[in-house]
Amino acid sequence: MTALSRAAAGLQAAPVRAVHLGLGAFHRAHQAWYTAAVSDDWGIAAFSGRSPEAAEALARQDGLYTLVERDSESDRTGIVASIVEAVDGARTDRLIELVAAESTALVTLTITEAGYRLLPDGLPDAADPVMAADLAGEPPRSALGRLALALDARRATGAPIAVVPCDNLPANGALVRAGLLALAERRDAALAEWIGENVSFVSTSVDRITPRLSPADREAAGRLGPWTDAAPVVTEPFSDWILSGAFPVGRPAWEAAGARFVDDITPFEHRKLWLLNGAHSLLAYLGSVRGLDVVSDAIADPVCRGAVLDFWAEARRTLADESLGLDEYCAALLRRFENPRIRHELAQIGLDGATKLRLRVVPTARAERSAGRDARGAATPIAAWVAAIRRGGYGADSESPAIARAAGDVRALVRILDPDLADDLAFTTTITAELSAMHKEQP
Ligand code: CS2
Repeated sequence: MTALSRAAAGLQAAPVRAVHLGLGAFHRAHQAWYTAAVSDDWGIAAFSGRSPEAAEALARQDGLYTLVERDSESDRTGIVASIVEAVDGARTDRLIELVAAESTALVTLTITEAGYRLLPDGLPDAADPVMAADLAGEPPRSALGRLALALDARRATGAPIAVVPCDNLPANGALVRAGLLALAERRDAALAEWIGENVSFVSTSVDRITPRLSPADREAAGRLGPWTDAAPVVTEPFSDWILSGAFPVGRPAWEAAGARFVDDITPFEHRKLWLLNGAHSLLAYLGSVRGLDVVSDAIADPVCRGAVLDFWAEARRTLADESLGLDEYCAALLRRFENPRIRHELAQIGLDGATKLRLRVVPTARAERSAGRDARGAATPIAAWVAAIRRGGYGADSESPAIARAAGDVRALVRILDPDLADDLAFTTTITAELSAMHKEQP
Protein backbone atom coordinates (compact mmCIF):
# COMPACT_ATOMS: atom_id res chain seq x y z
CA MET A 1 0.00 0.00 0.00
CA THR A 2 1.24 3.52 -0.79
CA ALA A 3 1.42 6.23 1.82
CA LEU A 4 -1.41 8.77 1.84
CA SER A 5 -0.61 12.02 -0.01
CA ARG A 6 -2.47 14.49 -2.20
CA ALA A 7 -0.69 13.12 -5.29
CA ALA A 8 -1.69 9.52 -4.42
CA ALA A 9 -5.30 10.46 -3.64
CA GLY A 10 -5.59 12.98 -6.49
CA LEU A 11 -6.81 15.76 -4.16
CA GLN A 12 -6.05 19.47 -4.62
CA ALA A 13 -5.36 21.77 -1.67
CA ALA A 14 -7.87 24.61 -1.23
CA PRO A 15 -6.60 28.09 -0.31
CA VAL A 16 -6.37 28.79 3.44
CA ARG A 17 -9.51 30.61 4.59
CA ALA A 18 -9.73 29.28 8.15
CA VAL A 19 -7.12 29.03 10.89
CA HIS A 20 -7.39 26.51 13.71
CA LEU A 21 -5.61 26.30 17.05
CA GLY A 22 -5.44 22.80 18.61
CA LEU A 23 -4.77 20.18 15.97
CA GLY A 24 -6.07 17.13 17.83
CA ALA A 25 -8.29 14.19 16.90
CA PHE A 26 -11.42 16.10 17.91
CA HIS A 27 -10.79 18.96 15.49
CA ARG A 28 -10.16 16.49 12.70
CA ALA A 29 -13.39 14.56 13.45
CA HIS A 30 -15.44 17.73 13.86
CA GLN A 31 -14.72 21.19 12.40
CA ALA A 32 -12.39 19.85 9.69
CA TRP A 33 -14.89 17.11 8.83
CA TYR A 34 -17.84 19.58 8.62
CA THR A 35 -15.74 21.87 6.43
CA ALA A 36 -14.67 19.06 4.09
CA ALA A 37 -18.24 17.73 3.94
CA VAL A 38 -19.67 20.99 2.60
CA SER A 39 -16.98 22.59 0.48
CA ASP A 40 -13.87 22.02 -1.62
CA ASP A 41 -12.69 25.57 -1.41
CA TRP A 42 -12.21 26.24 2.28
CA GLY A 43 -8.71 25.22 3.34
CA ILE A 44 -7.75 25.12 7.02
CA ALA A 45 -4.30 25.91 8.44
CA ALA A 46 -4.23 23.98 11.73
CA PHE A 47 -1.71 24.61 14.50
CA SER A 48 -0.75 21.85 16.92
CA GLY A 49 -1.02 22.33 20.68
CA ARG A 50 1.59 21.16 23.16
CA SER A 51 3.86 19.16 20.87
CA PRO A 52 4.72 19.59 17.18
CA GLU A 53 4.35 15.85 16.46
CA ALA A 54 0.69 15.97 15.41
CA ALA A 55 1.52 18.68 12.88
CA GLU A 56 4.59 16.86 11.60
CA ALA A 57 2.76 13.56 11.04
CA LEU A 58 -0.05 15.31 9.20
CA ALA A 59 2.26 17.55 7.17
CA ARG A 60 4.01 14.43 5.86
CA GLN A 61 0.66 13.41 4.29
CA ASP A 62 -0.15 16.91 2.96
CA GLY A 63 -2.75 17.41 5.74
CA LEU A 64 -4.82 14.42 4.61
CA TYR A 65 -6.05 11.72 6.96
CA THR A 66 -8.47 8.82 7.12
CA LEU A 67 -11.57 9.37 9.23
CA VAL A 68 -13.03 6.09 10.48
CA GLU A 69 -16.67 6.38 11.56
CA ARG A 70 -17.14 3.40 13.85
CA ASP A 71 -20.52 2.16 15.01
CA SER A 72 -21.17 -0.91 17.12
CA GLU A 73 -20.91 -3.20 14.09
CA SER A 74 -18.98 -1.65 11.23
CA ASP A 75 -16.57 1.02 10.02
CA ARG A 76 -17.04 3.64 7.34
CA THR A 77 -13.83 5.26 6.13
CA GLY A 78 -13.18 8.40 4.14
CA ILE A 79 -10.35 10.83 3.46
CA VAL A 80 -10.74 14.34 4.90
CA ALA A 81 -9.00 16.94 2.76
CA SER A 82 -9.85 20.31 4.35
CA ILE A 83 -6.61 20.71 6.35
CA VAL A 84 -4.15 22.11 3.84
CA GLU A 85 -1.44 23.24 6.22
CA ALA A 86 -0.46 21.53 9.49
CA VAL A 87 1.77 23.82 11.51
CA ASP A 88 3.81 23.50 14.71
CA GLY A 89 1.93 25.56 17.32
CA ALA A 90 5.16 27.30 18.31
CA ARG A 91 5.24 29.05 14.89
CA THR A 92 3.69 32.32 16.07
CA ASP A 93 5.20 34.02 13.00
CA ARG A 94 3.06 31.87 10.69
CA LEU A 95 -0.03 32.39 12.87
CA ILE A 96 0.42 36.15 12.59
CA GLU A 97 0.85 35.94 8.83
CA LEU A 98 -2.24 33.80 8.31
CA VAL A 99 -4.55 35.71 10.67
CA ALA A 100 -3.45 38.98 9.05
CA ALA A 101 -4.23 37.68 5.55
CA GLU A 102 -7.51 39.13 4.32
CA SER A 103 -8.39 35.80 2.73
CA THR A 104 -8.68 34.33 6.25
CA ALA A 105 -12.26 34.63 7.50
CA LEU A 106 -12.27 32.79 10.81
CA VAL A 107 -10.23 31.24 13.61
CA THR A 108 -11.56 28.15 15.38
CA LEU A 109 -10.11 26.81 18.63
CA THR A 110 -10.01 23.42 20.37
CA ILE A 111 -7.39 23.97 23.06
CA THR A 112 -9.17 22.14 25.97
CA GLU A 113 -11.11 23.81 28.75
CA ALA A 114 -8.04 24.38 30.88
CA GLY A 115 -6.01 25.57 27.88
CA TYR A 116 -7.76 28.97 27.84
CA ARG A 117 -6.11 29.76 31.19
CA LEU A 118 -9.10 31.95 32.08
CA LEU A 119 -10.99 32.37 35.32
CA PRO A 120 -14.72 31.56 35.27
CA ASP A 121 -15.52 35.25 34.57
CA GLY A 122 -13.22 35.23 31.52
CA LEU A 123 -10.36 37.20 33.04
CA PRO A 124 -6.86 35.79 32.41
CA ASP A 125 -5.77 33.52 35.27
CA ALA A 126 -2.78 35.39 36.71
CA ALA A 127 -2.00 32.39 38.96
CA ASP A 128 -1.23 30.33 35.84
CA PRO A 129 2.52 30.66 35.15
CA VAL A 130 2.19 30.78 31.35
CA MET A 131 -0.59 33.36 31.50
CA ALA A 132 1.28 35.33 34.17
CA ALA A 133 4.29 35.61 31.82
CA ASP A 134 2.00 36.75 28.98
CA LEU A 135 0.45 39.36 31.26
CA ALA A 136 3.92 40.55 32.24
CA GLY A 137 4.56 41.42 28.60
CA GLU A 138 6.84 38.50 27.66
CA PRO A 139 6.50 37.10 24.11
CA PRO A 140 3.14 35.31 24.40
CA ARG A 141 3.08 31.56 24.95
CA SER A 142 -0.59 31.03 25.81
CA ALA A 143 -2.94 30.32 22.92
CA LEU A 144 -4.98 33.45 23.62
CA GLY A 145 -1.84 35.56 24.03
CA ARG A 146 -0.61 34.43 20.61
CA LEU A 147 -4.03 35.04 19.13
CA ALA A 148 -4.07 38.59 20.55
CA LEU A 149 -0.73 39.21 18.85
CA ALA A 150 -2.05 37.84 15.56
CA LEU A 151 -5.19 40.00 15.82
CA ASP A 152 -2.94 43.00 16.25
CA ALA A 153 -1.50 42.23 12.82
CA ARG A 154 -5.02 41.79 11.45
CA ARG A 155 -5.92 45.22 12.80
CA ALA A 156 -3.39 46.74 10.40
CA THR A 157 -5.51 45.47 7.48
CA GLY A 158 -8.74 46.69 9.09
CA ALA A 159 -10.68 43.56 8.03
CA PRO A 160 -13.05 41.99 10.57
CA ILE A 161 -12.83 38.30 11.47
CA ALA A 162 -14.71 35.64 13.48
CA VAL A 163 -13.22 33.79 16.47
CA VAL A 164 -14.99 30.50 17.15
CA PRO A 165 -14.06 28.61 20.35
CA CYS A 166 -15.09 24.94 20.14
CA ASP A 167 -14.35 23.62 23.62
CA ASN A 168 -16.82 22.40 26.23
CA LEU A 169 -17.20 25.71 28.05
CA PRO A 170 -20.54 27.48 28.48
CA ALA A 171 -20.88 30.81 26.65
CA ASN A 172 -17.45 30.15 25.17
CA GLY A 173 -17.71 33.08 22.74
CA ALA A 174 -18.33 35.64 25.50
CA LEU A 175 -15.70 34.03 27.72
CA VAL A 176 -12.98 34.16 25.09
CA ARG A 177 -13.99 37.70 24.17
CA ALA A 178 -13.49 38.81 27.79
CA GLY A 179 -10.12 37.02 27.98
CA LEU A 180 -8.81 38.40 24.70
CA LEU A 181 -9.95 41.93 25.50
CA ALA A 182 -8.15 41.80 28.86
CA LEU A 183 -4.97 40.50 27.22
CA ALA A 184 -5.16 43.05 24.42
CA GLU A 185 -5.72 45.85 26.93
CA ARG A 186 -2.36 45.01 28.49
CA ARG A 187 -0.66 45.41 25.11
CA ASP A 188 -2.44 48.42 23.75
CA ALA A 189 -5.82 49.98 24.54
CA ALA A 190 -6.37 50.65 20.81
CA LEU A 191 -6.01 46.92 20.05
CA ALA A 192 -8.64 46.09 22.68
CA GLU A 193 -10.93 48.67 21.16
CA TRP A 194 -10.39 47.28 17.66
CA ILE A 195 -11.08 43.72 18.81
CA GLY A 196 -14.21 44.89 20.61
CA GLU A 197 -15.54 46.42 17.40
CA ASN A 198 -14.26 44.12 14.66
CA VAL A 199 -13.92 40.62 15.99
CA SER A 200 -17.09 38.54 16.16
CA PHE A 201 -17.01 35.91 18.92
CA VAL A 202 -19.20 32.94 18.07
CA SER A 203 -20.40 30.63 20.84
CA THR A 204 -20.61 26.96 19.98
CA SER A 205 -21.63 23.63 21.45
CA VAL A 206 -19.69 20.80 19.82
CA ASP A 207 -20.24 17.07 20.05
CA ARG A 208 -18.56 13.96 18.68
CA ILE A 209 -16.97 11.28 20.84
CA THR A 210 -13.44 10.92 19.50
CA PRO A 211 -10.99 9.10 21.76
CA ARG A 212 -7.25 9.32 21.54
CA LEU A 213 -5.94 6.15 19.84
CA SER A 214 -3.45 3.74 21.36
CA PRO A 215 -0.42 3.12 19.09
CA ALA A 216 -1.80 -0.33 18.16
CA ASP A 217 -5.27 1.04 17.30
CA ARG A 218 -3.69 3.83 15.28
CA GLU A 219 -1.63 1.34 13.33
CA ALA A 220 -4.71 -0.79 12.59
CA ALA A 221 -6.92 2.19 11.67
CA GLY A 222 -4.18 3.50 9.38
CA ARG A 223 -4.60 0.42 7.19
CA LEU A 224 -8.38 0.60 6.76
CA GLY A 225 -8.37 2.99 3.80
CA PRO A 226 -6.80 2.55 0.34
CA TRP A 227 -3.54 4.24 1.48
CA THR A 228 -1.45 3.75 4.61
CA ASP A 229 -2.03 6.54 7.08
CA ALA A 230 0.18 7.42 10.07
CA ALA A 231 -2.42 9.80 11.53
CA PRO A 232 -5.94 8.34 11.20
CA VAL A 233 -8.85 9.39 13.41
CA VAL A 234 -11.52 7.04 14.77
CA THR A 235 -14.82 8.60 15.79
CA GLU A 236 -18.48 7.72 16.29
CA PRO A 237 -21.00 8.24 13.45
CA PHE A 238 -22.93 10.84 15.52
CA SER A 239 -21.93 14.49 15.31
CA ASP A 240 -23.52 17.75 16.38
CA TRP A 241 -22.56 21.42 16.13
CA ILE A 242 -24.65 24.33 17.39
CA LEU A 243 -23.43 27.88 16.79
CA SER A 244 -24.57 31.34 17.75
CA GLY A 245 -22.98 34.48 16.36
CA ALA A 246 -21.96 36.30 13.19
CA PHE A 247 -19.30 35.60 10.57
CA PRO A 248 -18.53 39.06 9.15
CA VAL A 249 -16.44 37.81 6.22
CA GLY A 250 -18.07 34.48 5.47
CA ARG A 251 -17.90 30.84 6.48
CA PRO A 252 -18.41 27.39 4.96
CA ALA A 253 -22.07 26.34 4.71
CA TRP A 254 -21.68 23.98 7.68
CA GLU A 255 -25.46 23.72 8.02
CA ALA A 256 -25.42 21.59 4.87
CA ALA A 257 -23.72 18.90 7.00
CA GLY A 258 -26.12 19.35 9.92
CA ALA A 259 -24.70 22.28 11.92
CA ARG A 260 -27.41 24.49 13.43
CA PHE A 261 -27.34 28.26 13.93
CA VAL A 262 -29.44 29.45 16.86
CA ASP A 263 -30.13 32.74 18.66
CA ASP A 264 -29.96 31.29 22.16
CA ILE A 265 -27.35 28.59 22.61
CA THR A 266 -27.64 28.25 26.41
CA PRO A 267 -30.15 25.36 26.60
CA PHE A 268 -28.15 23.34 24.04
CA GLU A 269 -24.87 23.98 25.85
CA HIS A 270 -26.29 22.98 29.18
CA ARG A 271 -27.92 19.86 27.77
CA LYS A 272 -24.64 18.69 26.27
CA LEU A 273 -22.30 19.78 29.07
CA TRP A 274 -24.39 18.43 31.92
CA LEU A 275 -25.85 15.28 30.38
CA LEU A 276 -23.04 14.03 28.11
CA ASN A 277 -19.94 15.55 29.66
CA GLY A 278 -21.25 15.36 33.24
CA ALA A 279 -21.97 11.64 32.80
CA HIS A 280 -18.55 11.19 31.18
CA SER A 281 -16.77 12.71 34.17
CA LEU A 282 -18.90 10.64 36.55
CA LEU A 283 -18.00 7.45 34.67
CA ALA A 284 -14.34 8.48 34.52
CA TYR A 285 -13.95 8.62 38.31
CA LEU A 286 -16.55 6.11 39.51
CA GLY A 287 -15.50 3.66 36.79
CA SER A 288 -11.84 3.89 37.74
CA VAL A 289 -12.67 3.45 41.44
CA ARG A 290 -14.51 0.29 40.37
CA GLY A 291 -11.51 -1.01 38.45
CA LEU A 292 -12.80 -0.24 34.93
CA ASP A 293 -10.87 1.34 32.05
CA VAL A 294 -13.23 2.37 29.25
CA VAL A 295 -16.62 4.09 28.91
CA SER A 296 -18.40 1.10 27.34
CA ASP A 297 -17.45 -1.12 30.31
CA ALA A 298 -18.35 1.58 32.83
CA ILE A 299 -21.84 2.15 31.41
CA ALA A 300 -22.43 -1.63 31.52
CA ASP A 301 -21.60 -1.68 35.25
CA PRO A 302 -24.89 -1.45 37.20
CA VAL A 303 -23.50 0.85 39.89
CA CYS A 304 -22.04 3.31 37.36
CA ARG A 305 -25.14 3.19 35.18
CA GLY A 306 -27.42 3.77 38.16
CA ALA A 307 -25.29 6.73 39.21
CA VAL A 308 -25.55 8.24 35.70
CA LEU A 309 -29.34 7.89 35.74
CA ASP A 310 -29.56 9.48 39.21
CA PHE A 311 -27.33 12.37 38.13
CA TRP A 312 -29.34 12.91 34.95
CA ALA A 313 -32.61 12.99 36.92
CA GLU A 314 -31.24 15.94 38.89
CA ALA A 315 -29.60 17.73 35.95
CA ARG A 316 -32.79 17.46 33.91
CA ARG A 317 -34.79 19.42 36.48
CA THR A 318 -32.83 22.55 35.56
CA LEU A 319 -33.10 21.78 31.85
CA ALA A 320 -36.87 21.62 31.83
CA ASP A 321 -37.39 22.67 28.23
CA GLU A 322 -39.77 20.49 26.30
CA SER A 323 -38.16 21.32 22.96
CA LEU A 324 -34.86 19.77 24.04
CA GLY A 325 -36.21 16.21 23.65
CA LEU A 326 -34.41 15.02 26.77
CA ASP A 327 -35.80 11.48 26.82
CA GLU A 328 -34.53 10.76 23.32
CA TYR A 329 -31.30 12.63 24.01
CA CYS A 330 -30.51 10.51 27.09
CA ALA A 331 -31.52 7.26 25.37
CA ALA A 332 -29.18 8.12 22.50
CA LEU A 333 -26.39 8.98 24.95
CA LEU A 334 -26.66 5.55 26.57
CA ARG A 335 -26.34 3.93 23.14
CA ARG A 336 -23.35 6.12 22.29
CA PHE A 337 -21.61 5.27 25.57
CA GLU A 338 -22.36 1.56 25.01
CA ASN A 339 -20.63 1.43 21.59
CA PRO A 340 -18.17 -1.40 22.34
CA ARG A 341 -15.98 -0.65 19.33
CA ILE A 342 -15.09 2.86 20.54
CA ARG A 343 -12.35 2.38 23.15
CA HIS A 344 -12.73 5.58 25.13
CA GLU A 345 -10.28 5.50 28.04
CA LEU A 346 -11.70 6.76 31.34
CA ALA A 347 -8.23 8.13 32.14
CA GLN A 348 -8.41 10.48 29.15
CA ILE A 349 -11.77 11.91 30.27
CA GLY A 350 -10.49 12.22 33.85
CA LEU A 351 -7.80 14.78 32.93
CA ASP A 352 -8.27 18.33 34.26
CA GLY A 353 -11.12 17.15 36.46
CA ALA A 354 -11.33 20.28 38.59
CA THR A 355 -12.12 22.53 35.60
CA LYS A 356 -14.44 19.95 34.09
CA LEU A 357 -16.48 19.18 37.23
CA ARG A 358 -16.94 22.88 37.90
CA LEU A 359 -18.64 23.22 34.50
CA ARG A 360 -20.36 19.87 34.21
CA VAL A 361 -21.57 18.94 37.69
CA VAL A 362 -21.40 21.93 40.06
CA PRO A 363 -24.34 23.79 38.39
CA THR A 364 -26.65 20.84 39.09
CA ALA A 365 -25.39 20.44 42.67
CA ARG A 366 -26.00 24.14 43.30
CA ALA A 367 -29.45 24.14 41.71
CA GLU A 368 -30.52 21.08 43.70
CA ARG A 369 -29.26 22.51 46.98
CA SER A 370 -30.94 25.88 46.31
CA ALA A 371 -34.20 24.01 45.78
CA GLY A 372 -33.75 22.36 49.17
CA ARG A 373 -32.95 18.88 47.84
CA ASP A 374 -29.97 16.74 48.89
CA ALA A 375 -28.20 16.71 45.46
CA ARG A 376 -27.05 13.15 45.99
CA GLY A 377 -26.92 12.47 42.25
CA ALA A 378 -24.53 15.39 41.70
CA ALA A 379 -22.58 14.52 44.86
CA THR A 380 -21.63 11.12 43.41
CA PRO A 381 -19.29 12.39 40.65
CA ILE A 382 -17.66 14.78 43.11
CA ALA A 383 -17.23 11.99 45.69
CA ALA A 384 -15.82 9.71 42.98
CA TRP A 385 -13.34 12.45 42.01
CA VAL A 386 -12.26 12.72 45.66
CA ALA A 387 -11.93 8.92 45.80
CA ALA A 388 -9.85 8.87 42.60
CA ILE A 389 -7.53 11.55 44.00
CA ARG A 390 -7.10 9.68 47.27
CA ARG A 391 -6.34 6.37 45.61
CA GLY A 392 -3.41 7.95 43.75
CA GLY A 393 -3.04 7.68 40.00
CA TYR A 394 -5.33 10.69 39.38
CA GLY A 395 -4.13 12.09 36.06
CA ALA A 396 -2.79 15.47 35.02
CA ASP A 397 -4.73 18.51 36.18
CA SER A 398 -3.95 22.17 35.59
CA GLU A 399 -4.96 22.67 39.24
CA SER A 400 -2.85 19.83 40.67
CA PRO A 401 -0.87 21.95 43.19
CA ALA A 402 -4.11 23.04 44.88
CA ILE A 403 -5.50 19.50 44.65
CA ALA A 404 -2.35 18.04 46.25
CA ARG A 405 -2.58 20.55 49.11
CA ALA A 406 -6.24 19.73 49.73
CA ALA A 407 -6.14 15.97 49.15
CA GLY A 408 -6.53 14.94 52.81
CA ASP A 409 -9.63 17.05 53.39
CA VAL A 410 -12.96 16.52 51.63
CA ARG A 411 -14.19 20.06 52.27
CA ALA A 412 -10.96 21.58 50.98
CA LEU A 413 -11.27 19.54 47.77
CA VAL A 414 -14.91 20.60 47.31
CA ARG A 415 -13.79 24.20 47.90
CA ILE A 416 -11.59 23.96 44.78
CA LEU A 417 -14.73 23.24 42.81
CA ASP A 418 -17.08 25.66 44.52
CA PRO A 419 -16.70 27.57 47.82
CA ASP A 420 -20.45 27.69 48.52
CA LEU A 421 -20.82 23.93 48.22
CA ALA A 422 -17.81 23.50 50.54
CA ASP A 423 -19.55 25.64 53.16
CA ASP A 424 -22.75 23.63 52.81
CA LEU A 425 -22.40 21.11 55.62
CA ALA A 426 -25.32 18.95 54.47
CA PHE A 427 -23.74 18.64 51.02
CA THR A 428 -20.26 17.75 52.25
CA THR A 429 -21.85 15.21 54.59
CA THR A 430 -23.56 13.64 51.55
CA ILE A 431 -20.17 13.51 49.79
CA THR A 432 -18.61 11.77 52.79
CA ALA A 433 -21.49 9.27 52.91
CA GLU A 434 -21.07 8.62 49.15
CA LEU A 435 -17.35 8.07 49.68
CA SER A 436 -17.88 5.42 52.33
CA ALA A 437 -20.57 3.74 50.20
CA MET A 438 -18.02 3.58 47.36
CA HIS A 439 -15.51 1.85 49.60
CA LYS A 440 -18.11 -0.75 50.62
CA GLU A 441 -19.30 -1.33 47.05
CA GLN A 442 -15.84 -1.87 45.56
CA PRO A 443 -16.03 -5.01 43.43
C1 CS2 B 1 -15.03 14.15 27.18
C2 CS2 B 1 -15.27 14.94 25.90
O1 CS2 B 1 -12.71 14.01 27.51
C3 CS2 B 1 -13.75 14.55 27.89
O2 CS2 B 1 -13.77 15.35 28.81
O3 CS2 B 1 -16.13 14.32 28.02
O4 CS2 B 1 -14.12 15.06 25.15
C4 CS2 B 1 -16.40 14.31 25.05
O5 CS2 B 1 -16.00 13.07 24.53
C5 CS2 B 1 -16.82 15.22 23.92
O6 CS2 B 1 -17.22 16.46 24.45
C6 CS2 B 1 -17.94 14.59 23.10
O7 CS2 B 1 -18.50 15.50 22.26
